[in-house]
Amino acid sequence: MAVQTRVKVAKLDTVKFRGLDRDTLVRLYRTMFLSRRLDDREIQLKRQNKIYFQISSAGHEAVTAAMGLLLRPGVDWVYPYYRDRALCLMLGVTPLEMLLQAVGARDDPASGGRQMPSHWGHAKWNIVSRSSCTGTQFVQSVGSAEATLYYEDRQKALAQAKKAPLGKHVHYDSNEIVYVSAGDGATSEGEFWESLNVACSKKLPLLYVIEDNGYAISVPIEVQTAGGSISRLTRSFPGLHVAECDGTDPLESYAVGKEAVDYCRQRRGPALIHAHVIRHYSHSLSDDEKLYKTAEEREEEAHRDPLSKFSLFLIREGLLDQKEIEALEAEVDREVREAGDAALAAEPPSIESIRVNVYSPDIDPTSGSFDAQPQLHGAPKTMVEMVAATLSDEMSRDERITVFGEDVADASREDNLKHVKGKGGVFKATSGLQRKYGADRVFNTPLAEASIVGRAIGMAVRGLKPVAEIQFFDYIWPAMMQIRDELCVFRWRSNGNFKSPAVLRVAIGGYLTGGGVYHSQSGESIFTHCPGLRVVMPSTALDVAGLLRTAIRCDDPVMFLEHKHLYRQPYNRSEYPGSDYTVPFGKARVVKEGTDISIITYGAIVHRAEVAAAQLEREGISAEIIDLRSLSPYDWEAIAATVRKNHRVIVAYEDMLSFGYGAEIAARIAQELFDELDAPVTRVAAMDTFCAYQPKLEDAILPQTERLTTAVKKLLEY
Ligand SMILES: Cc1ncc(C[n+]2csc(CCOP(=O)(O)OP(=O)(O)O)c2C)c(N)n1
Ligand SMILES: [Mg+2]
Repeated sequence: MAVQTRVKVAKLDTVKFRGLDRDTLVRLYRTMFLSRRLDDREIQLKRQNKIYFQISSAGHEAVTAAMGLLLRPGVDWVYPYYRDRALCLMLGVTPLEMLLQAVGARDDPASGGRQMPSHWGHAKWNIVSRSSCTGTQFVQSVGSAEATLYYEDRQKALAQAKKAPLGKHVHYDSNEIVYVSAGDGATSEGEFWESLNVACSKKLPLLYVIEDNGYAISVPIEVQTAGGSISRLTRSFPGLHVAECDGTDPLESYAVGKEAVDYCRQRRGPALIHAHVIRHYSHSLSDDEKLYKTAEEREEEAHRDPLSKFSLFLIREGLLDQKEIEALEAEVDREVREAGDAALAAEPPSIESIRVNVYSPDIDPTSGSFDAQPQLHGAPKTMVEMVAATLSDEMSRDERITVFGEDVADASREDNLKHVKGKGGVFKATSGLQRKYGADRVFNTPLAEASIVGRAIGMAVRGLKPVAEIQFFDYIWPAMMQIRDELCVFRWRSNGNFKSPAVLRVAIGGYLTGGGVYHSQSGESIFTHCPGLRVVMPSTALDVAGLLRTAIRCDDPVMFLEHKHLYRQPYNRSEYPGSDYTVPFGKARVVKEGTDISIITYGAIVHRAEVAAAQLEREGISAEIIDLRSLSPYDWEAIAATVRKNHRVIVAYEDMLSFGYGAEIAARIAQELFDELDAPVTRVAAMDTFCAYQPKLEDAILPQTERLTTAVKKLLEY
């Protein structure tokens, strides 16, 4: 810092100044002031239409700057929220880097100009890329803190993670902690409570800072939080260190923060700081707080402005005089001006670059290197046995792999394992894995799907390879935001600085007889609609082995859909294909060649198509069957080849007829291969309704063999 100040106090009052020396106190003020000035500069830019959004940290600077003093840059892991500008400055993010994000510049280190301002992220400082979703960070920070404990005991996993793509960003330090912050409003999200539940039961080194400014946009705290105090509500969480502070006072915040940080560093468990702050401006420049806050309320808040309070304090205590304050502020103003000028002159990203970093640039799961030959041996395995065998094989190779979800462990009470066989999943897909690999690698989670996926993301960001299970597709919806807004987008929104290549295994589909509406759902099209996510759905045990291994070895998030009806069928069994057997994504399988008509399908319909084709064969009709296996990406070449060959095509799928997965395939065929068609592309799919508990009704809803043969004959009439 260029501002030189005289040392006026030989020995500082350690109690009053919380053990901080004069330089540190001045640094605190400087950072708070810099944060405010950056906000003000952005506001100016917004008013000049040079940036498109602004959300400020004004009023939150004291507690966040203090936390920045307590965290170790590049060692601790940080999940900040948009009002943490002063924290990020303390950790090492520069004013220019912040303004590069504000203007959406190519060189913005948080997102390459892809995200709105104040969506912090900086790989060098372990500041994990943030989305706009309030609250998703909580469960991810839990996964990150779990990674901390995991690496503590698993050095091999750490070494493997460092060798993997983006391994340069994999760090672990025995002293590290994880920081997560949010506003008072965000604590109403279920993920906050889900995260506390896990953080406390696992005694995670996780520090929560709740910056309570009394409002969530226009919703006041008494409407937001029962009783109006989040610290009061959380005090009963076992092992959670809870403390309140005046977050507009940097010294009080520092003292309270220090205790909490020490608690986490000593591995005593998680801590929560409830910091009372003010929101000095409106929520954002899209909001006008005068619409819901009275003049008196706003004036009262203004009196608590951390900046004016702290500068007065420094003067009163003789640490800086008025002139020195002015010099410091002038220097900050100059720095902000220069950073602003440089940001405004910075290059925007190119239009072509928008497609970069949707998927891993390092590992291409569609490439020929994943096209392996099976080395078949042993007794035939069912699909579900193949899931367990493949997971086991991969786990022995790669210590980064963790397996978790509801009921996936053999028995959470490890002593019981001496006396019981073990559960290993409601379908037994993970049977025996805990026994073999230990309870830190294979474990049950609370019944909370958002946190299952969020924890997987947190672990994957830290370099682990989580393979999480969603017990039934029907119950994936609490995790939807984690999947759509986080899992899929991580790499893209951070412009390749972070990634979350987790595997989600999901039991899906109907034909269970009596599964009813909540144990029969399809809906793969909802996820194939999400860029960044790979979606696969094998129909045979051999493909389970090959595709699951590819899912684990690739570097993208994968949704691995396991059809429940197929788990134990005798017709799709296979001998084990060996520990290096992989199947590339995006490559269909020709199940049966034929010359009259093509049936393009996947999942449980593949076998129905085979039965239909055998019947048709007896009637002199030759049907070709294509099993897509991989739904995103999918094998357009194989589709085009079969359409060009037979000119009549059925797309058969179990998802809803309208807007279902096959509807897109049919539409593309109609659009791109119209001249090849001798008859309309025909969809055979589930009825657009719900699956009923009664087997008879279920049979009527789901596409059966007979519906396929009827459709084939109709098409041949053209
Ligand atoms: C999941 C989600 N719901 C709604 C929003 C819209 N939104 C953005 S900020 C905000 C209020 C947040 O209030 P609080 O957590 O108290 O933080 P503050 O802005 O007051 O610091 C809302 C509703 C969002 N971004 N994400
Ligand atoms: Mg708030």
